Amino acid sequence: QNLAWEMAHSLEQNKFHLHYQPQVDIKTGALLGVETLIRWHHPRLGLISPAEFIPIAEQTGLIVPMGYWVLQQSCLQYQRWLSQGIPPFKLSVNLSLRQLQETNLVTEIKNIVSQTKINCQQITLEVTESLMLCEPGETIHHLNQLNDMGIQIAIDDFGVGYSSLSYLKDLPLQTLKIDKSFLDDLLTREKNQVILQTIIELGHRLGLKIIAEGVESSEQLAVLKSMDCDYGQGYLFSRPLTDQDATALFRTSS
Ligand code: G
Ligand code: G
Ligand code: MN
Ligand code: NA
Repeated sequence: QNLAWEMAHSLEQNKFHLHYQPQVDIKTGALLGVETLIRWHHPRLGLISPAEFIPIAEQTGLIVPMGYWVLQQSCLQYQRWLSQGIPPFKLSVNLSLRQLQETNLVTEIKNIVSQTKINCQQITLEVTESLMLCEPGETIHHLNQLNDMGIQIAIDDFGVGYSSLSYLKDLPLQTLKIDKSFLDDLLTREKNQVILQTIIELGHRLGLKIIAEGVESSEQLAVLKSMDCDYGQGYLFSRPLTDQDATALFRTSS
C-alpha cells in the first residue's frame, strides 16, 4: 500500500507531530495532565486522522516503531516542560496491542525512560480493552513489569469492547477511561446514565480512578460531577493542543 510506505518514510524523517489534550480533575477543575495524540500532515493529502492511519500502521507493524517514537518524543517534551519550570503533571500515551505483544517491549520502554530520565510515576499507558482478546499470559506479564517500574495503566475506550469484565480482576490497572459513546446521549437516554453510574461505581469499588472522554458540554460535566467521576477529557476543557499552546496553558494554570 502506498499510504503504508509513505507512513514509514514520514516516520524516518520525523514528519509526524504530537498534540496534547488536557485531562482535568472534575471536582477541582485543576489540570491533571495531558494525553499525547499523534498527527500526520501528509504532503499531498493534508491532515490525515489517526483513526485512519493507526489501523494501517497496526496491520503493517509500523505501529511498533511509531509507538516508541511517540513515547520517546512525549517524554522529551515532558522533560522540556519541567525544565521550563512547569510543575509535574501526568503524561498519558497510547499503547497499541501490537506493541504490548512485542517481546522486548519492557526493555524498549526502560531505554526510553533512562534516556529521557523521566519519572515513571508520571506516565500512564492507555491500552484498549480488546487486549484481553489476545494471548493474556504475556500481555499481563508486560503490564505487571510496567507497573513494577511505577508506570500506570489505563484501559482506554472502556465499555465498548467485546471482552468480559473478568479481566478487571486479572490486570494490573489504575484507571478506567470511559468511552465517549457513553457520554453522547447522556442527557436524553436514561439508560446511558445508569450504565455510566454503574461503571463509575464498579471502578471505584475496584480501587480505580475514572476518566470520562469526549466531555463536550457543561451539562455532561454536571452529570459526571454528580456521579463522582474523577477526571474528564474533551472539547469542553480543551481540544488537543500543539506543544506551544500546551505550554501557554500550563503557564496560566500553574
Ligand atoms: O487523536 P484522535 O484525535 O483523532 O485519535 C483517533 C484515534 O487514534 C484514537 O482512538 C486514539 O486513541 C488513536 N491514537 C492517537 N494517537 C495515538 C498514538 O500515538 N498511538 C496509538 N496507538 N493510537 C493513537
Ligand atoms: O485514545 P483515545 O481514544 O482516548 O483518543 C481520544 C480521541 O477522542 C481523539 O481522537 C480525540 O481527538 C478525540 N476527542 C477528544 N475530545 C473529544 C471530544 O470532546 N469530542 C469528540 N467527539 N472527540 C474528542
Ligand atoms: Mn487514548
Ligand atoms: Na478512547
